Amino acid sequence: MKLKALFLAATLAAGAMALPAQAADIQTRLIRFGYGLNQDSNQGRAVQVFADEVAKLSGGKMKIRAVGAAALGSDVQMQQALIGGAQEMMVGSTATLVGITPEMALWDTPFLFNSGEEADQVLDGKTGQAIMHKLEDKGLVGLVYWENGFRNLTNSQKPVKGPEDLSGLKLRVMQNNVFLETFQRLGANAVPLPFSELFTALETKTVDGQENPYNTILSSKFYEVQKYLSITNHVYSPWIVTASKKWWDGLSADERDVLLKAAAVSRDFERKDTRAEADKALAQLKADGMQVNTVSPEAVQKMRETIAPVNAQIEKSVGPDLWNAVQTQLKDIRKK
Ligand code: TF8
Repeated sequence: MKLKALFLAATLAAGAMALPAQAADIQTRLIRFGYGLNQDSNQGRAVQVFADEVAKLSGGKMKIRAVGAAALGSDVQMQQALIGGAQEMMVGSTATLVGITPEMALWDTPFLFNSGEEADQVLDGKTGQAIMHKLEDKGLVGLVYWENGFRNLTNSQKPVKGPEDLSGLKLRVMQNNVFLETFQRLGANAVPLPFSELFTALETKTVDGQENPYNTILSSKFYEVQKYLSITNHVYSPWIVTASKKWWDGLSADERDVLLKAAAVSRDFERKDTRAEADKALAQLKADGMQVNTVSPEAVQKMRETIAPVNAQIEKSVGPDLWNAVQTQLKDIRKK
């Protein structure tokens, strides 16, 4: 009897909690959400948080079907599926969107941000949001930026102590002209490849090295096929959560609200989780046998000078207004 009453009370409480979602204009929906990393990665964990939050806020009506490890395709393939309306949502690097929205190249500026917190302020601020909304002209809706992180170099040949060591190294870069040009200027033999083909390319020695944040080097098990990790922090990479505009335009205001709120929750979780993991990942990579060296400040300065012309090229493609807006905002942040 007592147990029955308890059950009843619990059912009523659950019903009351779900009420707002039931009253809202929300349909039963299955949302395919693709991403490139493994389920057991900072990206996979944050997608799960997003999925749980969407289920909660929609009273279980909106269901995210999360598909990781690029099983729905590389970033570029998924973007095309979103634009065409064959897939609803994804998360991937802003760098892979530059071919669609050239302004995204701003985030590929080497050494633009000094910390994740600086990046948060710029990405969540006026300029970051303006660039995100430019996707809408191209059939995509940007929801939030997540942190991929500061990128560092790995390779199977030698410790990279300065630009001289990059000379002739076959280095996989993202499919993006800024990255290609940056590493060509540094003397590397830069090879653009989708992330989904990277592990095999490293394993078969089709390329000698690559660059990604510690978290990814760990979660994608690159330490199994890469001996050397050289700390450069040469660029901060954002991820961006996007939706198909074709699909988004057919959603009700309440449904969009659920997705936007859940996206904000996932963003806050993801940045915290990624930063906490990055600190531990480096130690783990050492434990897994990687030989780690920090590129000296002098050598980093030399790198900066070598790739300075890339900045002018980015400024040209994003336009002086956006370029200057970010420079001004960064100056303001750094004054405080
Ligand atoms: C890269 C990126 C990737 C991400 C991921 C697939 O090197 O850093 O890790 O785009 O979403 O391609």
